[in-house]
Amino acid sequence: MLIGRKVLVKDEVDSTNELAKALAQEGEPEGTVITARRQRAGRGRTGRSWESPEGGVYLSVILRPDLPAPDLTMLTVLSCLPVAQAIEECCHVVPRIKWPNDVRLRGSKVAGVLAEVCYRGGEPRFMVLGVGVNLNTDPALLRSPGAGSLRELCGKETDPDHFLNVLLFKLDDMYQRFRRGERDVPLYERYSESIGQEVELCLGDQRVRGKGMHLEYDGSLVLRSEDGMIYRATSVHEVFPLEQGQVRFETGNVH
Ligand code: BT5
Repeated sequence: MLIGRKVLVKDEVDSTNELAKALAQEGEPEGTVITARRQRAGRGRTGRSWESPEGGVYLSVILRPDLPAPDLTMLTVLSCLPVAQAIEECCHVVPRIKWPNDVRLRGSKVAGVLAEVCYRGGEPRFMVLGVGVNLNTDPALLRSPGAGSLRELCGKETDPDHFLNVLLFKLDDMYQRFRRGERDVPLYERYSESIGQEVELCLGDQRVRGKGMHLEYDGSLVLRSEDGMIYRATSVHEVFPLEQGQVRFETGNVH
């Protein structure tokens, strides 16, 4: 096992991703995991924040994958799969993956993935893969619209140590196979609420309705619009599932 060979457990940090990046800069080897019980300044994508009260699981993994950039974005997208599988195994529910980086249960976001790649001379030097899961979080402490706590949604607490072990095992398995060139795309698609589904793509001010078709080799999502046009969504775009014919807009998330 590579991921989780060494696990640093912290009580409170600003962000496990920030700490992991600092350690990786100093030469910390691949596979080291940093976890914290709380984060003072947990981060999401593009400057967004990640609420990190006690009860959640917050971790970052240092990876040195030696892979080209398109593979790294694919790796990021596929990292939602072990998160969803760990939730399924430990909480006995089947969550869905909302492309590119959300894990949701019954429409509520219960986990998110944030991957950050550090480049030197145009080449990836290391990657930090951060995962936040609202495992036993008091729902009253989650203020983000659409956020959900697994404790509330499942009606019970889950042993966080067991959950962490299962998650690290599944992340490790996915990563080792990814490095051998294996891509669990069919399995990913079974958990996806974006592929094979009616979705809406936000392209700046433009909104396009269509069907999520498949993942590209670089993790981007291919959509076919209602008028037959093909679009490729990259991770800066937002794609929302259309539920019961309803359009879901989340203000502030459009880029
Ligand atoms: C993410 O970003 O979903 C990535 C979250 C990654 C968090 C982990 S925790 C360990 C590691 N260390 C860090 O500092 N970060 C990583 P994004 O797709 O940009 O979603 C952010 C948005 O989700 C926010 O703007 C809120 O709307 C919402 N949000 C914030 N906190 C949430 C929470 N705890 N649960 C559900 N939704 C949340």
